[in-house]
Amino acid sequence: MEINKDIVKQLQESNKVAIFVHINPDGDCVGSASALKQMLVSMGKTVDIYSDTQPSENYRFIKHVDEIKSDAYEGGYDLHVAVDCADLKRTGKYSGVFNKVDKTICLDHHKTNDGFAKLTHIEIVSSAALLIYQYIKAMSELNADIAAALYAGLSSDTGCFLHSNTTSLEHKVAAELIDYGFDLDYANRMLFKYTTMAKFELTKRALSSTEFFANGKVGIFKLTRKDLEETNANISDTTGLVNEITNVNCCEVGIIIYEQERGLFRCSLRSKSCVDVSAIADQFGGGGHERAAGCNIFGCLKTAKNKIVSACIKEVHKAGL
Ligand SMILES: [Mn+2]
Repeated sequence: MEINKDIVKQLQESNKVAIFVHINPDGDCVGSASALKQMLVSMGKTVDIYSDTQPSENYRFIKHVDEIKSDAYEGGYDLHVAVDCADLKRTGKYSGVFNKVDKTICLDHHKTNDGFAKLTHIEIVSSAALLIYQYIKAMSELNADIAAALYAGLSSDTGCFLHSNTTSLEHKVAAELIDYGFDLDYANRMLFKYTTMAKFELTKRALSSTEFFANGKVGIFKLTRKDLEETNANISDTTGLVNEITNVNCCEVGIIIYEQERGLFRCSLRSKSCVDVSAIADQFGGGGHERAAGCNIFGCLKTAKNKIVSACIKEVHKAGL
């Protein structure tokens, strides 16, 4: 993996930087943004992180997460950096301001990235954190807090080193990060075990909403606004739920669909072994990776569900399953 010298130069020359993460931020974008902020702050720069929605409590152990801004964009920055965002829409309410400065960078690992920033580094690796790790190694020094943030990204996007995108590289980098001495047990507990009563109740509703199609090869969880409101759950509490479906032995494609805003349904897709879900997401203007992708569908729950389920069944059949 080679780092982009122009990106290094812009990061070095900047004074006030805004970092943008994607809607419903996961461990990878939160960890990547935190690590990048820590490096830039150590270089004497002023840095703010913007997220359309606040990250879930699981990520509170990561440095600077409690300072993430979700309100009005403050301005006055000379550089904008998007992390883990395949397109501008992923920055949510900040999509209108991202290109308002002259210098914009995107550091990402989605093959569907549409090149919305002026300087883009897409590296098809398991996490954006793995890419940002290379920049930090080249430009600065790691410490326990940066290592914890990068570990959060690396481990989240590999599902705690369980997904098929895990190779020896992830284990080697994780081993190096662990040696910086952050509290690994606490990090793993927060990332992979910690839950809230609200998320637990939401999980119960998701499980009881399950429908299977194509002899169980496609499964879906459906959550309405009412489900989110009545359980007091946040949209970020839906993260990772979809994996419960693909754990079922016969299931190849898992879907979770929830109402993000009135009439706007977010679909998260996962596949177990052979269906490229990023191609399915792409049909609806979304994107992602072969085994994990997402898209938005407008309409009512029933039509949105039918559209995504049909597209998934088609791909499952195309794959010869
Ligand atoms: Mn990611």
